[in-house]
Amino acid sequence: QAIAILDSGVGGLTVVKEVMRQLPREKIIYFGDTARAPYGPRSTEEVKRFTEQIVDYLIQFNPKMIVIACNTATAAALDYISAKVSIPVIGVIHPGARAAISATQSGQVGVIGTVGTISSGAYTVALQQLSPFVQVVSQACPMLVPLVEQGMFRSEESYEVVERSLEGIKDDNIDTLILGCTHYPFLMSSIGKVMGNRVKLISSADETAREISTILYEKGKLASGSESPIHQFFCSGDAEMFQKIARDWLGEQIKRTP
Ligand code: DGN
Repeated sequence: QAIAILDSGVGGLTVVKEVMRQLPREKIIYFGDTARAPYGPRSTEEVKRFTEQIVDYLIQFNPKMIVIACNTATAAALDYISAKVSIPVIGVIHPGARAAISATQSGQVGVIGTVGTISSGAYTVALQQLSPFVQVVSQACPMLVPLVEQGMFRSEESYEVVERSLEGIKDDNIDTLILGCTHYPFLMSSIGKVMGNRVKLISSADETAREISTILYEKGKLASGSESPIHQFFCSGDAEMFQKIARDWLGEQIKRTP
């Protein structure tokens, strides 16, 4: 049985990479809705409907759990999907919030994400549930997902877009910044350069992989085989671009099958 991981596009591959590293025996089935990305500017209802469609597709593979590796979809649909299916479902917002709380010294935390994620206030709620003393500032960065989806995360131009996107939060007195969109770790080095050394960058991927491991362990469902699993990747849009980005990011042989 595989772990099903989904995103609006290639962003969830940042979670896939961590799952492969921390749980190398686990088979992954991934779906990236690249034809309909970005989800950020879409309404909550629409994101919920798209997420449900992807879950309905993935469920046919009989996965042992579902990971909504998209903050926008987590904010819009996690509770809805959890109530609908009978296997464990997790999102990326709580893991990201937990990692930030353990990293911050000053309690001043920044969050960047899509318009959908930031306007949902889901991170502020999750952070303040964990620690009522934390102060949260947030900033939507709608230009960043399209850059990553176009495979431009290593270009000069991407640095300038990152710099402009972070203008509103760069000088806030935070010591920790949550990359509240699974696409943003692709731009980690540019974001780090703009924010400077004093700000710790948090990607939810590590903590999400740990949570997957805990859940599977508790259910007695951790994979035990000795062979390397063969993962499956699906996308709804341009398969060539998806493959190019997946290869670049995962550094593995991602072969295309018809
Ligand atoms: N990876 C998605 C997220 O974490 O929010 C990006 C959403 C989008 O498509 N803009």
